[in-house]
Amino acid sequence: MSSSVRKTITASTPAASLLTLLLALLALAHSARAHFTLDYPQTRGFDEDIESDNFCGGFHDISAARAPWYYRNGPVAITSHHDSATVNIYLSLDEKPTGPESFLKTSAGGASIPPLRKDLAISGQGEFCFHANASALDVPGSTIADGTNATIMVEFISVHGHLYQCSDVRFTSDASVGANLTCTDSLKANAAAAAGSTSSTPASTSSGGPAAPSATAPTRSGGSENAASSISPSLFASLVAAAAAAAVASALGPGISCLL
Ligand SMILES: *[C@@H]1O[C@H](CO)[C@@H](O)[C@H](O)[C@H]1NC(C)=O
Ligand SMILES: *[C@@H]1O[C@H](CO)[C@@H](O)[C@H](O)[C@H]1NC(C)=O
Ligand SMILES: *[C@@H]1O[C@H](CO)[C@@H](O)[C@H](O)[C@H]1NC(C)=O
Ligand SMILES: [Cu+2]
Repeated sequence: MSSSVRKTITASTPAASLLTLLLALLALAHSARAHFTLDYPQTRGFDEDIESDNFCGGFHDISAARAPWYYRNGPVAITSHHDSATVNIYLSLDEKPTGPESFLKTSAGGASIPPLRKDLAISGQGEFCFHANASALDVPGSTIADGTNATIMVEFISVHGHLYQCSDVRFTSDASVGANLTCTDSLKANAAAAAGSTSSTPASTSSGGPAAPSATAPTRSGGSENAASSISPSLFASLVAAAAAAAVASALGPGISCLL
């Protein structure tokens, strides 16, 4: 009986429109998930469909206005919509970065730029915030000081491959800039944010104050930044691999890549 029903449906509905419907549903599911967002400092731009572009998630032009960012230990905040991911935070000191290579070497002297943060193995969906200290980087030939222009690029590696977001900033030595963010450097998602993004119950009426510890989160202590041993030690290799993954993803289309 069920096979005759199926036969009736397929006979009366062109396969093409079924496929269209399927892809539309996949695209919808994809939109709802959004991969990850860069929440602070402000992103250049976000478009989930091109977030795999290894040059700033597809936003190649510098922002009209640079955000002030405390370069001696400022916060970088993201929201993850995946259960686990590895996060790297890169820096470009070029006035106008021209591609992913601008986050590996300076265009002026070719000096290599170490990542601000590397191999942050995060788990849980929700908000994460990490401090980054640009003044601790040794980049010969570059000035890292109050007033320096720079671009931060966050790389987010998950089941959907390598994804990118950038923020154009102006370094400030004013420690109060961004200090009102709750920035815990935790590798576990903020419990309140995770509940807000996944629960169907109304959002809690309480606001502010520290998040209560999650009852469901595994209480594994001593999360290590070295946990992501599968990540290539070479930044360049990572970015090249990301470009290849992006090519595959775009060949498959956004709806299909969402299933991966
Ligand atoms: C940032 O790095 C500089 C240079 O290594 C160091 O003097 C400073 O204490 C660091 N800041 C924090 C908050 O760790
Ligand atoms: C830094 O960026 C601002 C805004 O984009 C620009 O007006 C300024 O000239 C830049 N500073 C330098 C030293 O290039
Ligand atoms: C932090 O302060 C800035 C500047 O005053 C403000 O725009 C921003 O909304 C504040 N953020 C939070 C989370 O309170
Ligand atoms: Cu995703």
